[in-house]
Amino acid sequence: MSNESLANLLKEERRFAPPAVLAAEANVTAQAYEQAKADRLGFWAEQARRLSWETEPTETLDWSNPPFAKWFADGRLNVAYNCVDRHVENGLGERVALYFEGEPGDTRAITYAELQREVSKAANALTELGVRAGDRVAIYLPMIPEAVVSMLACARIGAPHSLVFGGFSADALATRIVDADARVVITADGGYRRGKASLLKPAVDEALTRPGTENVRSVLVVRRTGQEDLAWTEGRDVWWHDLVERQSDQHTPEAFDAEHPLFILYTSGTTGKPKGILHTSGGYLTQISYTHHAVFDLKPESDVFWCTADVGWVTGHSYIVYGPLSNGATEVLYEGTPDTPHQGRWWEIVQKYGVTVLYTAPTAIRAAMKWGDDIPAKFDLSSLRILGSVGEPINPEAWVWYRKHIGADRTPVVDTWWQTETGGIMISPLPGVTETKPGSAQVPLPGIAATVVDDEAREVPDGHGGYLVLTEPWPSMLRTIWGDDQRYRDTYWSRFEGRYFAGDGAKKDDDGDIWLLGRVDDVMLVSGHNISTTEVESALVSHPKVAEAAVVGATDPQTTQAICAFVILRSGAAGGDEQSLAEELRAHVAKQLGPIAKPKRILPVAELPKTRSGKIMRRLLRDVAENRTLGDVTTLTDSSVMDLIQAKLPSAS
Ligand code: 6R9
Repeated sequence: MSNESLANLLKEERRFAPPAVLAAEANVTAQAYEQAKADRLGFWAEQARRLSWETEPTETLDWSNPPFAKWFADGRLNVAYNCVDRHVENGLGERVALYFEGEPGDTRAITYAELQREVSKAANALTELGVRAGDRVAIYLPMIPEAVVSMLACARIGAPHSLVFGGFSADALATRIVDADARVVITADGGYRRGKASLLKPAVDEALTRPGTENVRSVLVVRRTGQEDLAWTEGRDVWWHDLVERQSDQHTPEAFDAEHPLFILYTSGTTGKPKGILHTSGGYLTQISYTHHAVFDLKPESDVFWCTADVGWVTGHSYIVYGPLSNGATEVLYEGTPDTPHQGRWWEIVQKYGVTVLYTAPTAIRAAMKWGDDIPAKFDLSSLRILGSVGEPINPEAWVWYRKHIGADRTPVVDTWWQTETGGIMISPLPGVTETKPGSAQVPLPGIAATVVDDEAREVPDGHGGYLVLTEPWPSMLRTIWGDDQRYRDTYWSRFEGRYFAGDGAKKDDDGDIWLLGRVDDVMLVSGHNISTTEVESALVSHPKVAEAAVVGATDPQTTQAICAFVILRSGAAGGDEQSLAEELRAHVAKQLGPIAKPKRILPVAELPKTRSGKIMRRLLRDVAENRTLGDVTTLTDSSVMDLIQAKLPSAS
């Protein structure tokens, strides 16, 4: 059996050349590929000089004990100094670092000089709480400036942070606190989401009743919502405004080894306990700073950058905190949801701050498509010059919609493939170089080695599909799974000898460009053919009535698996006869991809189950399609979605 059956299903002929002005002034040109190809390590050594080192590294990569990499191992630096202080020292203290926009409409503009004072105070506060270099700090905060300040304060004192999404349950929080053996938790009374104050602190209180959390000696609490009657544990809980505000705003950063741990971030995976992905300092910051500069063509003096991710996701770590700030960028930080108080909120923010570079996820683009073209059309989006996408394969139709309705058919769209484990962007067009193709992440960045292999680890020829692998170590790679070196080897380095297995299906098209086809676990087996969920979903989304689709393979006596599609209709298309709609969509998929890819069942639904980072949780849909009880739902944004979907099922066509 091969993936070849799926490799050539989808044909995409549209091409978009970079705008001439952007190409002429781009930070990175085609020459970077040549340079990195000629001397990969020399290329990364040069990128490391983007940073300020207390001790410049003389070594680049130590790969003497694979798969355990060391980058720039004899260099020493302070990550927070690189993100804050050096800009102030360079005379940029008055530049705005963060435009904070709270969901209820409160705002703050924080300059680099203020950020330096805030981070220094928070670093002094953590030190007063007894946090020392190497101690882990759990951060469970909404999207407020204190989240960024806390992360940088931890980095400043060498205490690895572990962020936990504000939407995760007490259970999920407890598991992560225990695994990292955190000593302090930073949280808030609550945050604003969908027009309501939602509580956070009670989940911390509950998590800290669980066995294994005894080492948490302090809980630092930001007052965000002003919640009354908050439970308070004397001697453990302390208000941010009491402790942090009375600290000195001076703090001397200490340099740490390049391989000093910077953070742990948990990824859930489909089975087993969450994996604590460990990132370190010098290599991570080098690649994040470089990729932010290259992929977003960031001009710090004129751009206003906005990454809409939550800081609790790796995208927030790398492209809200460490990338933009290491590059001295001005950026937007928005607390809330895109449709509060109205469905044009994001576009209103773009207009208000003159956002030039927007980085978001396909799920948000598909939601905007569903709400209708007229909503973004009401706002002035002419400041935008580059659009980015991350988190899932972006369906070609959503890509084209994004470029047309948000980017005025003018801005390049960069589809960036990467993972928590890779730390930073790995495969992406460069906005001033690459002729883009809707739906494809296209080419590895300069200095990155990626390819597609078959079951026997042989590189596939152009026009064929298989598994995405990374063939050389990269600076921001994970160093291990926290506390579990063996699981690190087993998960990523044992499937294909000497290569990193990403867990994603991929194909190379006839030009050698890479297309991501979804997680390998999601690939469906239908009558002897491997079919990618991504391609069937993209075919469905290319039908004018469909805004979003999730496809799963359900066990089937005749065909091994049968394709079951859950679709969200565009506004205006809902409410018709489900039976004839299903026929229409089936015929459309057959025409786009071939009869083998035709879904057996099509179910219109109002919502799909998603993680907080916007990824569709197909395994829950598989549970539904196979009439099983649902698996772990703790990382779901909204678990009531599943009740609605299950209620739908008896009427399946
Ligand atoms: C950054 C991030 C990683 C998984 C990854 C892949 C999917 C991310 C993608 C993409 C296709 C893209 N993914 N970006 N798939 N095209 N541009 O998302 O990290 O949360 O760890 O998820 O997300 O399946 O393996 P993380």
